[in-house]
Amino acid sequence: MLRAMLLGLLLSLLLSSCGGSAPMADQEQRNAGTEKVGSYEVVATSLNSPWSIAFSGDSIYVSERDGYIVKINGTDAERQKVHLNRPVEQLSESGFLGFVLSGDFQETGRAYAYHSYQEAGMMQNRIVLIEEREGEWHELKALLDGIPGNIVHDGGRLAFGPDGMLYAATGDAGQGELAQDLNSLAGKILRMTPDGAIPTDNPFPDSYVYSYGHRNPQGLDWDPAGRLFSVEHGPSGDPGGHDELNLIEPGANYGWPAVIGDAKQEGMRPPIYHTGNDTLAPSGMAIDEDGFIIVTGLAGERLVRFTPEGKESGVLLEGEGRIRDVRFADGNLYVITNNTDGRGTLRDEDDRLLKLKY
Ligand SMILES: [Ca+2]
Repeated sequence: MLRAMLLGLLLSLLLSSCGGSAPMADQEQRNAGTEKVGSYEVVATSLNSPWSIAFSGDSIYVSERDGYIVKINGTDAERQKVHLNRPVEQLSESGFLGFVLSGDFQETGRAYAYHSYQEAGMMQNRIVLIEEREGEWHELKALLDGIPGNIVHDGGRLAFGPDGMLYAATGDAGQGELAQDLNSLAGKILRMTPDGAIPTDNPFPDSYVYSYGHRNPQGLDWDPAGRLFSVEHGPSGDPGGHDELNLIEPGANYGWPAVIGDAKQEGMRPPIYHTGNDTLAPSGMAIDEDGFIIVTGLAGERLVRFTPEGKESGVLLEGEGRIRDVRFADGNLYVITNNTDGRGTLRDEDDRLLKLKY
């Protein structure tokens, strides 16, 4: 596998493929919503259901749903096993999902991960602290476990806020009513200290819950003013679509399963944007220095930019299949495709880590 991967990397570097020919959009084009699909460079190939991208110095780390982390340095890629106290359960949407490096990663080799496991025949999710040691990863401790899981709607994104706290997006585990239950960790955005403790200034006493009423949120990022945004998958089937972009405020209720789309109910926050009957199936999200919000689409198979107010302002990439995560680094935009996750159409060298000029 590793050998095939290195070969794939080499080939892709030689070919240095290009996705499109349009020049990068400027601010005016962004606002007018007239920008075009950009060009890209292939950084890595042959990834298996990759989920999260992280950066440290010259290294790029990509988590894979079956419990591996691929470390990429230039043209080298190494697939590293993650040793966990509970085995990763990978079924449909579950598995080894969110992955974020600790702020002191360069000194400690520590990182955080969100993964699914089985407990008494039930799927659950947990958040763990892990450490990179001689090309492998080892669990140091669990910060939180027993987050309700399922083969679908596991949420999974981890992100550090500008406040130094760790945030996690959890899904409703296929039980919508849990999203409205403040005693359940399902269908929430959670907030904890880097040690896994409940911060004293969380909105509900002795609770990890930061916001609730979420269906299956998978994207988290902060704008330059420090405001948290999230994207979540809307209901499939009739009426379908209704994927959401939400501005997250502590203690707020985002309505699932009581309301979708523009429907209003006392005490519930509407999204700042929803897809109506269309499906984007958003997973990753990154916000640029001007507050523009970049969102990946799985079923929607495109990378979309929104204005800070939540108006769609252009498609940055399409034609590459499902897109799982997006991150900024050194002025470029990195995305991972997700065509090996069992729901996509495979292209050569999938899945791939792509670098877009921005
Ligand atoms: Ca909602």
